[in-house]
Amino acid sequence: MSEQFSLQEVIDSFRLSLSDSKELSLDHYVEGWRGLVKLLNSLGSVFGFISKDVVNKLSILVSLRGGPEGAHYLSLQSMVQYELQSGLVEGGDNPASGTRGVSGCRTLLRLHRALRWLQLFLGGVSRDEGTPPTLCSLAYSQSLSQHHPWVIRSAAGLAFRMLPPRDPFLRMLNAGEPPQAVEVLGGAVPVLGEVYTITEELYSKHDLLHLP
Ligand code: 1Q0
Repeated sequence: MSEQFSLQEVIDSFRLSLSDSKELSLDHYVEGWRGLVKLLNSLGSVFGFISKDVVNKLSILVSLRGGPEGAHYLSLQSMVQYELQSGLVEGGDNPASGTRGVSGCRTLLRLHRALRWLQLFLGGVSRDEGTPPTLCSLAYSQSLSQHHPWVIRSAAGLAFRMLPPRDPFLRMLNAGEPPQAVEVLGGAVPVLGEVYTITEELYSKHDLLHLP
């Protein structure tokens, strides 16, 4: 992936993360998130505390994938199965990670919740339902915010106000002029939605949606 963020690359990574049988490849999932981090970084240092947290979570997943039990971290499905069978979902002493007490499942759950926010936010932008700051904060209150304590909610609220207006925001996606960028955005939403739904169903089936 190139240094310059492109929205299309993010969509491609998330699209590629799903196999025909709806297995979700963790390598591609992480790649998609790396692209999102690039966009976040291009928005300026106000968003640094958010991208730092995402980078941290991605490095946990990458270290699990590169560790001695890495083969189990090939896909979302194999990760869930492995951590459930080995009693690692709640953290435990995971021999596969350098980080004690941190499971792949709880780490990915945080990103999964954020993906819902992104889907709502980008959907709103693509349908021109308001300005990016307004849509961002609306999407946040409908999703991620319920999982965050007050201090994070207020920091997030301040950061949202620094988002650029619609046209500059669309240009920052590196997907052409605003009308084209809107089309690309419209294509991103169902892809993010499918990744979200597959994860949500799997986590719900195994009662993993509230991992501490
Ligand atoms: C564009 C503005 C970005 C707004 C992001 C909204 C979320 C704000 C949340 C800020 C919280 C970050 C600080 C740390 C929080 C953690 O405590 C929390 C829980 O983890 P833990 O280990 O303490 O239990 N972490 C999270 O909830 C993860 C939050 C991740 C936020 C991910 C935001 C990704 C942003 C991507 C920007 C993309 C813009 C559009 C690009 C279009 C491309 C298709």
